[in-house]
Amino acid sequence: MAAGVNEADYDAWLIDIYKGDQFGSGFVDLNPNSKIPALIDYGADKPVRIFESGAILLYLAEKFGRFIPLDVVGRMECMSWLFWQVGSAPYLGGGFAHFYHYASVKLEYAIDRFTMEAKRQLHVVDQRLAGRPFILGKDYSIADIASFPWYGGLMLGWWPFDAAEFLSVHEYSNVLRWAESLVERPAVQRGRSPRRRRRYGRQAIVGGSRGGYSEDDGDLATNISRLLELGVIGINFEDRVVKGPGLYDIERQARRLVAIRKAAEQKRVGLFINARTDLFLGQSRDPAQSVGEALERAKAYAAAGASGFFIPGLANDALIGRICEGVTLPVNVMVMDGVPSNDRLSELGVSRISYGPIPYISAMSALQQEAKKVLS
Ligand SMILES: N[C@@H](CCC(=O)N[C@@H](CS)C(=O)NCC(=O)O)C(=O)O
Repeated sequence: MAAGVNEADYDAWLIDIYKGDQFGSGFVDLNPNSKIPALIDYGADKPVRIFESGAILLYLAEKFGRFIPLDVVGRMECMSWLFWQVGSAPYLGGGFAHFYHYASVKLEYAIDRFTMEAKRQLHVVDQRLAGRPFILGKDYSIADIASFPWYGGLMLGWWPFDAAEFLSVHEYSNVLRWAESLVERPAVQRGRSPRRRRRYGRQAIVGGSRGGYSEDDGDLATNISRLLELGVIGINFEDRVVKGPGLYDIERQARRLVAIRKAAEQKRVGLFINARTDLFLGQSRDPAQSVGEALERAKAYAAAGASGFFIPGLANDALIGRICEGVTLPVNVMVMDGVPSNDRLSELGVSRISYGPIPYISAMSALQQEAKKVLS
């Protein structure tokens, strides 16, 4: 984006690997290997899912024609360093972190082995950067982008334990100079603090009405498969009983979500399921009394494969805040009378807003008034 490629804009999702988000079904759909990062490109004819940072970087470099040399020799040099990173840094860095810091049993041999190999890699990259601003030479490339989070992060002391000190990273002055210059780049800064946590992806969400889906889980899966064949990549899916009173109980609704997720998996679509609860919509009950159940529903829906949580009908500032705090999924609020401003919703941690039919109803009523005036 800093290079002027506006189509490269993206929504960032925080996957907290310390909380185990990488093992949630929503993320495993994207990366069966449960490692960050992963990407879905909704800007292609059909959504493209990509995992492994090397594959993601190559895809983006080729799509936008940036940060990769165009000539064969330059390209292969770039790929060599990219694949060198992929094959060594996560394995050795991860292995070192595991045996040195995280393992409950400290094994001297394993610590020595991974320390020695990590230092050998630092030496390789230090030699490469001697007299070169970037890994390929004068041009910044995906080889630098891939290497920065590992080697750069280590040099800049971002590891959550004394790795830099233990590995004596001050010995690698070229790597330090390179890391310090990269971290100044605006795009690197932006990548380190994405604009908003837990944003919804850019997608077409097809609204589900009360009768839009079936009571029967088999039919439900068939209906969803049909939508996917039409190219749908996101749906709203509510817990109000189809053609009946009240809401499905939590287990039943979770089973319905699992049936949808399975249907999407069979079609290999990373479907965005916006799980809507109707606990607050048109209810006479004090909404504060429903928050506990909403949190329970959100938890069960997330475990069943939902991608977002939609709470239409809830307008109270503090209660919206409690939902955002307690829910791991991105939260969607419906804008209506009494709902806080969009800025405030954003502060509360709301990721998406919907307007439902309200703007349409206001526009039609204004049109009616004008028409009445003209015809009277
Ligand atoms: N080869 C992968 C490695 C990615 C990787 O190691 N990711 C780590 C974080 S830096 C991760 O997701 N760890 C979570 C886990 O192991 O459970 C890539 O480059 O994309």
